[in-house]
Amino acid sequence: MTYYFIADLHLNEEQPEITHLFLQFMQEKAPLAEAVYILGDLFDFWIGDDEESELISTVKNAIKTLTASGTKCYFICGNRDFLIGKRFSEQTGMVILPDYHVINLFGTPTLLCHGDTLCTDDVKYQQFRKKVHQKWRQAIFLMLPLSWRIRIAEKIRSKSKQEKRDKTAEIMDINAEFTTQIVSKFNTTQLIHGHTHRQAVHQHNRFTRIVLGDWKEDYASILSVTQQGAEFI
Ligand code: LP5
Ligand code: MN
Repeated sequence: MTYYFIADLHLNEEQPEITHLFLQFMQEKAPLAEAVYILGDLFDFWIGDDEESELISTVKNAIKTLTASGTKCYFICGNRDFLIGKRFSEQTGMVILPDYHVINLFGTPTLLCHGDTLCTDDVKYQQFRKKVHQKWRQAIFLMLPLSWRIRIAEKIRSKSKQEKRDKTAEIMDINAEFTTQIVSKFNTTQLIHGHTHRQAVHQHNRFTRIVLGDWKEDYASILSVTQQGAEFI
């Protein structure tokens, strides 16, 4: 029995190679697994389930084919695709989980999350996150015409890129103290997350922290967990 974990693919039209890697994974590896967990930022950004494009329908079809074949697919939203909603879920069979979710991985209680909530030193980001996660703001945003939403998302992306230049790598990494508190609150001995794009396995005092990497044109960061243990394949 195998479980796969992926995050931060940032699928977009400009990098078809990454979409190709994803489709290859979904067709060749994923169907043999018990479940695939997508821990956020599947898309470069998501402005509502009503958007349609060739890329979006290709990805939806791949997920639908997988879930129809019997492999479960779970999703935790990222900081770029937190607006993926009910309609996407119904069309694909992908189950949307809350920001934090605990699973039992072969006897190891494991906490899953995207990772952005753990970066508490990035105060400006956390303020931004709080705002865009407010249901009323999201409801208003989703009522806007698609072209406006695209323009707003592009504006936020460019502001984010600009501000990131002034942030140190430490600020944009997880806060170890906060992360330890969260892991103890959920009472697990393992944490799997993405967002920081720094693929690694860290041994903390009371838990193991596995960080999924981002996907590149020639690199797919896929964590495989079996009874034998966890490894990046
Ligand atoms: O994504 P990444 O890795 O580059 O950077 C993240 C943080 N940035 C973000 C923003 C996303 O990149 C873009 C999200 C697009 C969402 C589209 C839907 C919008 C829906 C709105 C619903 C109400 O998450 C970045 C972190 C970094 O990770 C590392 O952790 O630092 O955070 C920021 O850069 C946030 C800035 O510090 C503050 C951003 C203020 C934006 C103000 C926008 C003003 C324009 C409004 C136009 C009307
Ligand atoms: Mn992210």
